[in-house]
Amino acid sequence: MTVHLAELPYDYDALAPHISETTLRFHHDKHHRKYVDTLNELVKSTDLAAASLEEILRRTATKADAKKIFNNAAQVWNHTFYWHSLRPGGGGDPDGALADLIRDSFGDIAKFKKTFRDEAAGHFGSGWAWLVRDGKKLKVVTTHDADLPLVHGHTALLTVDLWEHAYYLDVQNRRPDYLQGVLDHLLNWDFAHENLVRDGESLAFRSKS
Ligand code: MN3
Repeated sequence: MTVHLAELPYDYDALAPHISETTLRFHHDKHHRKYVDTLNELVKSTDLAAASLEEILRRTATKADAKKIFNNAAQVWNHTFYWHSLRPGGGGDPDGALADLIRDSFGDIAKFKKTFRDEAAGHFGSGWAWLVRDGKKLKVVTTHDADLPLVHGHTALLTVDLWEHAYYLDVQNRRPDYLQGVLDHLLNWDFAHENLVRDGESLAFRSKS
C-alpha cells in the first residue's frame, strides 16, 4: 500500500513559542514528507509494496540489506507518533493509572521528568527519546537515528524527536531548552494514556504477580 503523510493533529502555529510555526512547517512538510516519499519509492517494486508500515518495520528491522527501507519506514512511523506525543496546552503532570504506573516505575513524577530530560539531553547525536512500557514497568529509553521501541519488544507511550531539525531553528544547539519546553508545555499525556490502555487491554499491566 502507498504510505501517506499523516496530517499534523493541530495548526502549524499551535505549539509556539516552544516549537515555532517555521520549525513545524519544515519538519512536517519537508522532513516527514521526504521519508514518506522515499519509502514509497524504495518499496514500490518489491514484495513490501503491499505491506503496512508496521509490517515493513518488522520485516526489515534485522535485515542488513534493507537498512535504507527500515530507516525511512521508521522515520515515517516515529514522526507520526511524535506529532501526537505533543499538544498545545500539554505538559505538566499525568494523572490516573498512568501517574500510578510512573510513580511505581520511577519513584515520583519529578524523578521521571528528570530522567527523561537527562537521558534526552545526553543522547549522543540524532535519535529519539521515549517513554515505553517494558513488561510491568515504564522506562525511559533513547534510540539512535531511526530506531524505535516497536522492534525491541517495548511499547511506545510517548516520544520526543532529538534530531537537530526538531529544534535548531528555534533554540540552535540548546537541546535542553527545547526539552524543557516540551516537558512543561507540550507533552500529550492523554496520548500516552491511550497507548497504555490499548496495549494493556490483554496484559493486565498493573498486576504485580
Ligand atoms: Mn524529525
